[in-house]
Amino acid sequence: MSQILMMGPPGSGKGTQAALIADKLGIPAISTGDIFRYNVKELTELGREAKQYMDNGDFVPDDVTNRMVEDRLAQSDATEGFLLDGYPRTAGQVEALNNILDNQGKTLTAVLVLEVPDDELVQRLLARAETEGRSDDTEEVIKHRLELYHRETADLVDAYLKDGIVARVDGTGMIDDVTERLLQAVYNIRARTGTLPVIRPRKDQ
Ligand code: B4P
Repeated sequence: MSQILMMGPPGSGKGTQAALIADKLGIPAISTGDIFRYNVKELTELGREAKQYMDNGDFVPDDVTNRMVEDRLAQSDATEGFLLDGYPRTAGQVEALNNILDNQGKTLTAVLVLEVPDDELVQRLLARAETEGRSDDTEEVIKHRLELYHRETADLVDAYLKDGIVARVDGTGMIDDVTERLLQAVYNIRARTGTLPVIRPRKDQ
């Protein structure tokens, strides 16, 4: 089973790569940002609550986000593994995820951290603003999101170092090349932690 986190600053390619990697590994990609955006669009109560924070580039409060993730991870398609994109982003979310996994008798198998220089991140998000028009892709809000990432999220990865499951991956260059690097990183972690799938001989061999 694969329980994977995709971490990295806004614009590092988390959403882009999460979908590709999850597809290759046959597990669902679960993006907290996408779930929030869907709820904003559908004008649900969760969406109304999240919108003000997202528009300002702030984190949606932990209690709301943690409950949402717990519910999502309890759904049947996530029982055989999942790739979480954009969660956890705060120390409170790290703790909540530990509790959720403990209750399910699971552990994380890989933590992938995409690394891209800040100036390239700003360029990517401003380019996206022109095509997608996301309300949180203005220059001022992008800078705030980056600052929040460096202050609250970047160091969270340290909590997973002792488990030997962290890989920092260069997120620059062609999208396909980044995907290859990430898949190689997952393979290396599996080899290191002894979680490579066991290939058994067929009964008739
Ligand atoms: P997210 O949806 O996670 O948005 P993001 O950080 O900007 O990453 P995204 O996935 O969109 O961008 P990507 O790097 O793929 O969060 C949005 C908001 O939701 C947050 O600000 C917060 O308010 C809220 N939220 C979400 N999770 C939360 C949590 N856990 N707790 C509290 N609040 C939460 O791609 C960016 C751009 O780069 C794209 O245009 C893409 O095409 C491009 N790109 C990707 N790879 C590239 C490459 N190799 N080269 C060039 N361009 C590339």
